[in-house]
Amino acid sequence: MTKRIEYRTCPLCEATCGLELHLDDDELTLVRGDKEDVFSAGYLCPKGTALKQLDADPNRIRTPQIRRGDTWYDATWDEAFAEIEARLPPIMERDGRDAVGVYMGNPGAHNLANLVYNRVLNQSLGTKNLFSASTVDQMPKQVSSGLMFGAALTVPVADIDRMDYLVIMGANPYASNGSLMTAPDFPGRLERLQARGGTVVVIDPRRSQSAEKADEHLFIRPGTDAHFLFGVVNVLLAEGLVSLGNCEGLVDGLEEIERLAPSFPPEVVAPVCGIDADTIRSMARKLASTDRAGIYGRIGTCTQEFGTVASWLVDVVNILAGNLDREGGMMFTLPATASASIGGGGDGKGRGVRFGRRHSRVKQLPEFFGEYPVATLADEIETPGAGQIKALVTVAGNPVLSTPDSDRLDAAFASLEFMVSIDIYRNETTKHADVILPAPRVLTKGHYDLALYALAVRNVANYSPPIIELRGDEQPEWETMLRLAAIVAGQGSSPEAAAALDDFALVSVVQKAVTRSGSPIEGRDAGELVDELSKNGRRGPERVVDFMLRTGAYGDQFGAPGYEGGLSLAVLEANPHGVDLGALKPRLPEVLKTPSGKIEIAPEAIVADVESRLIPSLDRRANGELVLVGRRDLRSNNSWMHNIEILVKGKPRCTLQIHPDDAIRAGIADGDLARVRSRVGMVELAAEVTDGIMSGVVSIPHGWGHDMKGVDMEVAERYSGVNSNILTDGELMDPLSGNSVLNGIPVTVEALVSAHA
Ligand SMILES: Nc1nc2c(c(=O)[nH]1)N[C@H]1C(S)=C(S)[C@@H](COP(=O)(O)OP(=O)(O)OC[C@H]3O[C@@H](n4cnc5c(=O)[nH]c(N)nc54)[C@H](O)[C@@H]3O)O[C@H]1N2
Ligand SMILES: Nc1nc2c(c(=O)[nH]1)N[C@H]1C(S)=C(S)[C@@H](COP(=O)(O)OP(=O)(O)OC[C@H]3O[C@@H](n4cnc5c(=O)[nH]c(N)nc54)[C@H](O)[C@@H]3O)O[C@H]1N2
Ligand code: SF4
Ligand SMILES: [Mo]
Repeated sequence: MTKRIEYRTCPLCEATCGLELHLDDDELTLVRGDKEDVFSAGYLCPKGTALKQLDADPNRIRTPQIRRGDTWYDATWDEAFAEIEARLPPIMERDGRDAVGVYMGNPGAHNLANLVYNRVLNQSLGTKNLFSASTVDQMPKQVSSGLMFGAALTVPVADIDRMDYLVIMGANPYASNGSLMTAPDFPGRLERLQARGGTVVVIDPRRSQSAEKADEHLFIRPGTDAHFLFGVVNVLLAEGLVSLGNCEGLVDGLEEIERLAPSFPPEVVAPVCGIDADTIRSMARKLASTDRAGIYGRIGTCTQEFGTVASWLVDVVNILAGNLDREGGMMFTLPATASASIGGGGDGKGRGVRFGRRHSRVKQLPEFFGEYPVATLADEIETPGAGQIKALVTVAGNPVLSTPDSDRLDAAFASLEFMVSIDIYRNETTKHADVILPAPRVLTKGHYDLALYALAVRNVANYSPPIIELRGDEQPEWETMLRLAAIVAGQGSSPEAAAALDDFALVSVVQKAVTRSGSPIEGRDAGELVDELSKNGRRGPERVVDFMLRTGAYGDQFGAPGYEGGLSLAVLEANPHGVDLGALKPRLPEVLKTPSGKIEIAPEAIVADVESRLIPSLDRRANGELVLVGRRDLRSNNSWMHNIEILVKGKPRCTLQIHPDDAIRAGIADGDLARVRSRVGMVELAAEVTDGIMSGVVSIPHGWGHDMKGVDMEVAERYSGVNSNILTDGELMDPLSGNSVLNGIPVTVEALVSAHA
């Protein structure tokens, strides 16, 4: 046996931790944090360690699977693609391209193959029926950022390492390790902030672990972050505390904010959100008077009734308090793959964003960034007529557990004529597939966090090459995606067709770049650059990443004068612990892409939503009804790491958290079995009575409910838990983004069986 140590970025969550992997030949024997990683400096969480068990999991699919009725067969790649070619294109020919739906899941944001080729697959399919986990997640933030700053991922992150006052709303980084803000060892960074004398405030209907560790925790009624934040805006304006700082001269539409804010005095919003008026005032003052301060909002502010308005107000407060684009405040990352012209001091003008260019067939819901709300996927499958979805492609997704009203989606999937999934398990979703195409072992993949480094709290770049070779019967995930794409593009299923598509995708990007005026590679020969990128037989996503790095903000520009020593994939290969590109720097106005070249602080659509929905909701009060929210656990990862015994064993994690007062009212004691009902469904699970949750609110984590027939995940089935999305209501959506409301769902709770009888 040959022992060796390799370094690699963890692909499991947004924290991008560097791992030190010990191998015996190709067997992973130990996972540790990489102390020399430029970003994570040795931090890792229990999920990172569990990569070893994930790799060894006997239920992880290793060969393509074909289903006939209820029976699954191992297949060769050629057989699997032949099955797809025989069944999918005929549906497209008969019923049109929209007859195929697509769902792309969360791991795609951490997976180079998906990051580079999801688009190619979607374009080859040519369907308008595109869905993803984005509309049960961050779509509201993308919409508000798109409207304000001009692009979906122009999302400011907390400059946490230099901050003195941080308000966290609807996020629990001690469990999640951060989201839309890439910060390995988020907990450690918070603790260092506190050790420097800084203050952390958490606003959450639960006293989460982050809230426990914070200097201050404020309970908030679910779905009322927008009310609270407008209260803060009101105070900033009323007390003359507005000072735009680095945004001075760059903000368009302030008068609209001034017009709306008087509707939200602290005394008016306090009884809605449950945070008293004095606290709102003092927070506004503190945000304005602290140089290095900011508000960071995440899932609790997105997946709720006022998701876009709340996401927008987070930035509005940051702007008005002078905290946007300022060191120690909320800043924009300049990732290594952002094109050089973006980094080069543009005027901030761009096309901006447009939504609703088309509408879904059944409910006429607008698209956002090319996608329809996933909550309407079941409608599109169930409702007959031209354009009905008859076939489905899923890539790294488990919508049967992750999206609202999921019993209905489960039934809808069963009615499909054909379904193909690229995944690593036969789970609640992929059990409906006719063909499952497995992604290979993590360690066979190259890794570069194209998406997450664009939201990092430092500018960093780190590439992990494959560290074990594919076995003869394994296929890289990117090639699987391209072979599938080639089939639906009518080019056949051969590896050669996939290679041609790969070349085509690269050549088009390179050709476009050499014609971009002002680019350091303007006028270069595209063919020559492609040849250089393809040296030593390189293909696939690495070639694309190399191109992005080389033409990026820190790139070598293919040897253009003045860029010597710049980044390329080769430079990253020589730096296995990553390359630190420095602390964040102010980026206004060049980061903007709005038609005005300014921050649009009062986008029309958002103002209209404030007037039509938010202001009329100011008379809402807690009325004794219970509402449901979610939560995350450090040892869990959405729906899919539950087949790993060392992560799921121990105290059950899928429990109903309920406040003692509500428990008494329902006749429930700790550990009792409780029945929870919503408009759309019912689940039964053990109650966990705790004053760590607000009275009037109950919590169930999502991603559980693995006891469904047909699932092949032996451990997960034993620790099944219940699916909270049987309770979430597909009709409830944030109209500005199509995002599902997953927090603040009205429910009733009753005692079922007493554990103490
Ligand atoms: N009630 C409620 N519901 C929620 C949420 C909530 O807070 N509350 N959160 C929402 C959020 S934020 C998200 S992101 C979604 C997640 O929703 P999804 O993305 O639909 O669900 P995941 O559980 O992340 O499923 C990941 C799938 O990818 C597969 N997979 C893992 N690794 C690989 C790989 O390398 N390649 C491929 N091809 N597949 C792989 C897994 O087996 C699994 O099937 O859930 C949402 N649902
Ligand atoms: N261990 C682990 N890490 C993960 C994941 C995981 O499943 N497990 N999932 C990953 C994914 S896909 C994502 S998107 C991120 C999410 O990362 P986070 O945004 O940090 O998500 P959560 O940990 O669910 O924390 C959300 C908090 O919002 C609170 N909340 C609910 N409703 C409201 C509300 O109306 N207002 C306010 N202010 N708070 C509310 C909940 O009580 C909860 O504490 O985590 C990622 N990291
Ligand atoms: S925090 Fe996230 S990236 Fe870091 S080891 Fe855990 S799962 Fe991996
Ligand atoms: Mo997510």
